[in-house]
Amino acid sequence: DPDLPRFRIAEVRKHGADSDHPWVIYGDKVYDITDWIPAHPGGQVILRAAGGSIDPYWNIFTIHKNQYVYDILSQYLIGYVDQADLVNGKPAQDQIEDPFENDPERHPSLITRTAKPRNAETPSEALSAQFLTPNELFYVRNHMWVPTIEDSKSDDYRLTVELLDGTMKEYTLRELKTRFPSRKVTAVLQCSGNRRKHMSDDSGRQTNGLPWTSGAISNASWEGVLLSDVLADAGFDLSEAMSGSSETQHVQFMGLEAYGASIPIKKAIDPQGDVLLAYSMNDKPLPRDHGFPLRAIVPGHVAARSVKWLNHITLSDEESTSQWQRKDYKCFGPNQTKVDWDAAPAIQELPVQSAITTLKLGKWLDSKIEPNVLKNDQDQAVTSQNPPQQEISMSGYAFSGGGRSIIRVDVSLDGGGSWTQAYLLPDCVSKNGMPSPCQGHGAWSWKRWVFEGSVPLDTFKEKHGGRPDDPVTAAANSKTPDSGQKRCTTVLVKATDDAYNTQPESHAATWNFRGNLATAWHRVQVCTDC
Ligand code: MTE
Ligand code: MO
Repeated sequence: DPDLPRFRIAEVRKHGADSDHPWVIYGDKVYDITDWIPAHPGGQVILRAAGGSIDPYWNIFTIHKNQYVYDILSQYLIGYVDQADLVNGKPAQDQIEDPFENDPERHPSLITRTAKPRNAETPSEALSAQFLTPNELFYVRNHMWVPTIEDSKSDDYRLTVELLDGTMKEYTLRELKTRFPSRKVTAVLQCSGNRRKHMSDDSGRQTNGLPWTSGAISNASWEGVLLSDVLADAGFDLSEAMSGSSETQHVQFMGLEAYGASIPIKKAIDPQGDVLLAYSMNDKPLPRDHGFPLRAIVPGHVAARSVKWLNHITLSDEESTSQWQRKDYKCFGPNQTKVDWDAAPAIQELPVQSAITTLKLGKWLDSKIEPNVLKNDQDQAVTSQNPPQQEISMSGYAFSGGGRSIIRVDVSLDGGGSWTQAYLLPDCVSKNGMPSPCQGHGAWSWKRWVFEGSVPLDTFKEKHGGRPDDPVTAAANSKTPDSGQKRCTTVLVKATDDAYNTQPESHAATWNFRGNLATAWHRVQVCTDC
């Protein structure tokens, strides 16, 4: 409609989130979204864009790139951006807000996979160097920007709890901290995409999603209040739920930037489930990247359920309707690429996982003539000569979901032909009168393992299964020139949990197009030029 008015961008800016009539720009059009806000499925988050362009947000929430969304928006058209503010028919780039401009500073050692939104993995050495991952090296998985809550206002931060019958109760963070007993739980968070790159590299098949290696996992001590305490206070009948007769089946969590996910009520009320509303990480306030000032911690479950910047909890008879609950975090068969999302359950408890995170080659041990006495048919003693041996040392982590502990880590130095066991570090044991650093009712933390051994020269022959661009592989081979002489072997690790679940041998067997739950044996190629 050419008769509609034209607005300067400076005018649009006056219609920000706090105004009575918030406006947004989409392309070169101006909309008054006042009437849309109460009906917007993502709730108030749409106000993030008020006073400026909605385009960069819709590039993040790609669900909006649909005709029906454009149709809704078109009802609210009030005018156009003035020609004076347009370049090639659009607001100039420097006029468009960067949704990520208030994201926090990050530690330079984190390995960035995407900068906006921030997705970064823990460097491999740091994965096994300490039992508790330092906050600044804890992996970061953000789908959107990092919401800004001022430190001074964090005690007034509000959490709303909504019961199935619509009853709502609000808590400030101050109330949560003072009215409920605080609990500490030591727990791993692992992204469902951890080791996705290994899955695509080993199977030779592409997957959708971020190409994480082994560092989308970390371990920390979390402090907060029990979700079940807060639910009971809000009026939820825990004993009815325990008896299995409650209509409430799911606890939905919503973050400030509209990320959402849910967990089954069974986990939420399990007295041994240790589900926290956490405000502290390794005895410090939650860092902004990890959900400041409040997040859910769901130990033993995929980290996608541990919603950050938590501001709304809804008890429901159905799962969260978010794409992160109903879609993305599910697995299908290796042959299934066009799927019925509803046909598979959302990932909750994690399967068993392990990885090699450091690998060093040491000295060559000289060949020794040992009287290796064998009995042959003729009952004659034979003497064999042992070949030289290459010293090797490795470390890594192993973890299983659902509170299942790791009972064994097996290592092979010859591609899976023979096996030996790694040593599990006694991290969760009290030492010198100090209490154990592990708190909670399940094996929620990882087990770190170390291995020292040697590889006989004649093992170095095969050349398969390696990933030259994997950081662990690259470090292990940095001293070996790429000459034609090279001979290689594959060292690998697998773990077993206390239900005797173990990892699959190949990624090809568990390949799924989203690249979730890449848990196959972790293989690292090691080469020698001897
Ligand atoms: N919560 C919110 N609000 N927004 C998010 O993007 N990402 C989820 C989960 N909770 C996410 C979130 C996913 S997929 C993971 S793996 C973990 O947070 C990552 O937690 P971390 O960044 O503290 O390691
Ligand atoms: Mo994740």
